[in-house]
Amino acid sequence: MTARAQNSSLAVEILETTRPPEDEKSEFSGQATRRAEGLPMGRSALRFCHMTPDAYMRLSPRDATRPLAAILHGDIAPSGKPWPEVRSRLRPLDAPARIEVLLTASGVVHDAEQGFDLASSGELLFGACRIEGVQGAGVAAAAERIYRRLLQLIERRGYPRLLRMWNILEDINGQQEGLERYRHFCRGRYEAFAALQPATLECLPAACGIGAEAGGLCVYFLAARDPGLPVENPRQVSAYRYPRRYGPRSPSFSRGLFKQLGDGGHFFLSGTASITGHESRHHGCVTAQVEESLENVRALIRAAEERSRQALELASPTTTLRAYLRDEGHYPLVRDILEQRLGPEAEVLYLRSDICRRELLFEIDGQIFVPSIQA
Ligand code: 3EB
Repeated sequence: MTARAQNSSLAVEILETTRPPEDEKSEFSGQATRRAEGLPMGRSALRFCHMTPDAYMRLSPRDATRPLAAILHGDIAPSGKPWPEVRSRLRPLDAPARIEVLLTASGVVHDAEQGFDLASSGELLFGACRIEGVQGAGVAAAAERIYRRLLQLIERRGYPRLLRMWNILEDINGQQEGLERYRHFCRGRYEAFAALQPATLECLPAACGIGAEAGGLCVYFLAARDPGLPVENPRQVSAYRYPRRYGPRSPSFSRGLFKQLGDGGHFFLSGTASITGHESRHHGCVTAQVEESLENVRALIRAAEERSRQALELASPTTTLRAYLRDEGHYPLVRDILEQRLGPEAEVLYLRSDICRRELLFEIDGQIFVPSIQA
């Protein structure tokens, strides 16, 4: 049986056996949560799932599958759980609040250092840091400070390889001291890599760089002991080679990264938008931007399949995605397109956010998991 066939039959079986009673259904955001709660997660290093606040509040560090960390979207305060809780300051479009949980079957140690909330599982290190109130060139300084600290920290703790970065910047398109805030951010991030891990500049983690209405600069990451396989998109110029007109320092990320962990392969899909070559396409037309972004995602997945020699299916029950919409009025339209193109299988979290180029109305990112045969 191929990994793909086994993957889907396993998922169907789990879905059948773990469907919650009818009256509890509303507490779950969708199939991914039910699957995550029911998965035989014996060796599972990492699963992502989307939850409602009620389902989240029932999680415990004593569960067989426990949170490494949680990302809180929308109207929900940190609950005081022992693991890192990161407020995204992004608003879900289909509910007041959604929580994204990173789960693992490994033992987890939580602590804090240098402004980072940390969680380690033996195989992975998660960390999150925020600097509030940054302005102008202060954005570059904050980005450099955060990235310098985190690069030192992951080395010292023995997880020196970044897999995935999430960068959330307040007022990302704001123009300050002659430069867009996102471009200040890219400068600082680049300077830290150049100073501390120059070799990484051609072997970068997957990432997203998105805008929120508040919260300063928030950065969180997943790092591992050994490197993953960065993947570039044949339809796009690598972001780290963008020409200078996009800013004094190019954005430091790979289009995607594949990493084998514990019981399977993970493909981390970076923020992907309506860009071909290095130019934004379909100004002002959200439907064409969504279709172009999906075309980019498909091309990237084909490149990742070649590189990793594993079948990766976008519309699979073990895929979790985020769709970022600049204009919440586009939500019904975008949701229709994604449901049509991805089918009911893929779990998508819709978030109101700014995108790092003013003309972009949509961006998508996420992760695809492929269980190993006999996992
Ligand atoms: C792009 O393709 C869109 O700066 O970390 C996507 C993913 C984008 C990551 C980042 C930015 C970043 O250039 C923007």
